[in-house]
Amino acid sequence: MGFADRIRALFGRVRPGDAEFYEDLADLLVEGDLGASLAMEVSETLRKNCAAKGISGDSAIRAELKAILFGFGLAGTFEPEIDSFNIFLVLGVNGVGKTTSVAKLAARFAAKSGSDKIVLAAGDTFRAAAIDQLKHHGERLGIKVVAQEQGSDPAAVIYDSISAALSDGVQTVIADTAGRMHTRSDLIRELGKIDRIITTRVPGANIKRFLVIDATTGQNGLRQAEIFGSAVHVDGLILTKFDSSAKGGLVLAIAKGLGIPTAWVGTGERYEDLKPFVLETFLDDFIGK
Ligand SMILES: Nc1nc2c(ncn2[C@@H]2O[C@H](COP(=O)(O)OP(=O)(O)OP(=O)(O)O)[C@@H](O)[C@H]2O)c(=O)[nH]1
Ligand SMILES: [Mg+2]
Repeated sequence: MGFADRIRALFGRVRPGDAEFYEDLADLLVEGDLGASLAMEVSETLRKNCAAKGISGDSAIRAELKAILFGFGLAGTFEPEIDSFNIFLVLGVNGVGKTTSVAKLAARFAAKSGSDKIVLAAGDTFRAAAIDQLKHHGERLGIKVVAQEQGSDPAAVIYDSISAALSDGVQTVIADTAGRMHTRSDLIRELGKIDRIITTRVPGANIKRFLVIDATTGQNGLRQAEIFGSAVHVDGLILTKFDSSAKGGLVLAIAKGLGIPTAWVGTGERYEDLKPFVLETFLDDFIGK
């Protein structure tokens, strides 16, 4: 049963307005990855608002719940800017969907600007397979991929990719990076070096750093956002695998705790399975209509 179905079942099982309803709702929101304190706060606010405003009935209570959650969410849109040089850096722990998201962003941007207006940087130099994976996407999409051999300095690869874009008259670079566990302080520190390269290479560039969060990760994602956010400024989240669990309350916890908006949502493995994050649509999927 998906998360929205479980919320629906709660509305069917316990009469909204009963004390038990608010307790069960808080428990369910914890399971939806809002985190304990935000889940309690949402449930308690709902209880107070319903009492104060005389709200009753399933659909009115559900609408109030959605309105409260809406107040905690943050959405950001980050398409390439036409008049700027754009650098998108994609970060995250292992296996969350970084490389796939780079390819999806590339496909989306290429559909607007043309595939010859984008350069991809194979900034995951850790594994040879990672470089091949990005090259494979580049071939499928007809997009240039700048890569060096395995083991080379990721900051140098990204620097080269920016130089290649500048000399080709291309304004958008999307850089993949190696998966790094947030618990590895050496790898997290490496991000600082990559970030210095991209912030100094092209003055006035539109630079966005996206942290990829796997919707199935749970509360650990908050910790990931905290630690990556301590090394670089994270402009927005890419919430991936939102298709497989539809548990994505984590993005609300991260918005509230760290002020980081969500930029994109991934709902599958195909190129077209990446959409700009729209809070209203997200909440419809998350708690059901
Ligand atoms: N269902 C689903 N699968 C996804 C999504 N995004 C990525 N994946 C899958 O997740 C797996 C890992 O994706 P990658 O893009 O290789 O992840 P990564 O973060 O680059 O992994 P590392 O480079 O090893 O750290 C692949 O099988 C992808 O197809 C998504 O939004 N939904
Ligand atoms: Mg990868």
